Amino acid sequence: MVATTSGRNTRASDHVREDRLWQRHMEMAKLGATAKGGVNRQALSAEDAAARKLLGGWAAARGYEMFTDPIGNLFVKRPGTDPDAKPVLSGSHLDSQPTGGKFDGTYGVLAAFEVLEALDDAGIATKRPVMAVAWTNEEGNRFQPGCMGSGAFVGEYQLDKLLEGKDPTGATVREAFASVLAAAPVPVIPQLGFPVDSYVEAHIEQGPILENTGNEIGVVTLIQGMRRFYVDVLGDEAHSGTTPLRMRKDALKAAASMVLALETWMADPTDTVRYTVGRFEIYPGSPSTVPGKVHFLIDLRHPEQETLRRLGDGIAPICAAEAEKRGCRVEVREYTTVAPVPLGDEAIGRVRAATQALGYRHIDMISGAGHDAMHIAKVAPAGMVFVPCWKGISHNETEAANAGDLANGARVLADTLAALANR
Ligand code: HGY
Ligand code: MN
Ligand code: MN
Repeated sequence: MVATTSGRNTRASDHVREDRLWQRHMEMAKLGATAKGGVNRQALSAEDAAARKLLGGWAAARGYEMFTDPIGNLFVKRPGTDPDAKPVLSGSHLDSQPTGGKFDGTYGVLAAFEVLEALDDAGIATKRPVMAVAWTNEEGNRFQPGCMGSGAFVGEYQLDKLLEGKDPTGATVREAFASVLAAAPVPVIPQLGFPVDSYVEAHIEQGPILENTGNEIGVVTLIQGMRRFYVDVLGDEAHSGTTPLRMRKDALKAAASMVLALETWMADPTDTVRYTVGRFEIYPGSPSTVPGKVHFLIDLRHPEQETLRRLGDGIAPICAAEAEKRGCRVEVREYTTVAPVPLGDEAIGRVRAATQALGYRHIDMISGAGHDAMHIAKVAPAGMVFVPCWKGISHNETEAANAGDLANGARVLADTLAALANR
């Protein structure tokens, strides 16, 4: 229980409203809605700008201060009684996969905003400010790297380099961000990063464990590590009808043999290694020209640093060997390197205590998905609250969750943030 400005003893969680939280999701899901019921809201796109504007309208109605930083991270601030106290942050991301769902990322932002409103409705004053945050470009699809905004916030990436990053049409992050500010004006603070007391992120699990085990809450203890690579395979373009196979330097066949050789290298009877090639571009892409270039991306994940190191370090040599067999060249560039991140004991403890006080069935778990929390954990105690999603499906337009589960997670978040903001 937390003493309130009105003297009533009440919990922030008592004022989380399932209907309001669900309705906000349905409103947000219209922005970038796809025909199959999913969401395509690319980072710093017009749809992202509309989402930021929608959140801004809700924030203005409550009189919350809203601002963004030089990489577009968006903050909604509920003031504390001690203006000098470091803020407690909570949030996730509003950008989505191209065939994404209504809840990945959006839930964490809306649950955080729901907590601000619940604190208001409860009349709970907090010593520390509490901020809801939408981190820029978590998904890393339109622009790389993923978790761009949170990474920049903690100094993992150099701002100017990020701003020059380009999407497949050649538009830069800088240009896209300027368009977002034009469509959804909000004050821009000059500094990138500021002191944070603690951070808690709510997210759908994006896996089947909670649903399969009948648990309502996942208390996340670790986020598995990830290494991501660009691979450029270079051969020679040639006529498909006249060029004998033995004379070809076929970039596609070289790239395909790399992908399969790596699958053998990554083989894991425990099914813990996560090896994915999600983007594979062939140039020039003409049916009657032997491909001269292939550009593909590798996403490798594992909860153990030594395995991640060993498997990731094997990628370049294996690609080089396959390239040589076909007279091609290959360039492997690692563009994301995040070690497995154990979350903060204090934050984990607060999440677990709030969950137990609310009586929800819960388990400790590792996050298979990457999250902004993996960067924020480098500068402040960070925790995560997972709720179930339908069949664990995510990064898919059929992603689904139910209102009750979302509200359960928001209640845990509310009492966790209230405790962190008043300790
Ligand atoms: O890729 C991830 O793990 C995150 O969902 N973007
Ligand atoms: Mn996410
Ligand atoms: Mn995602």
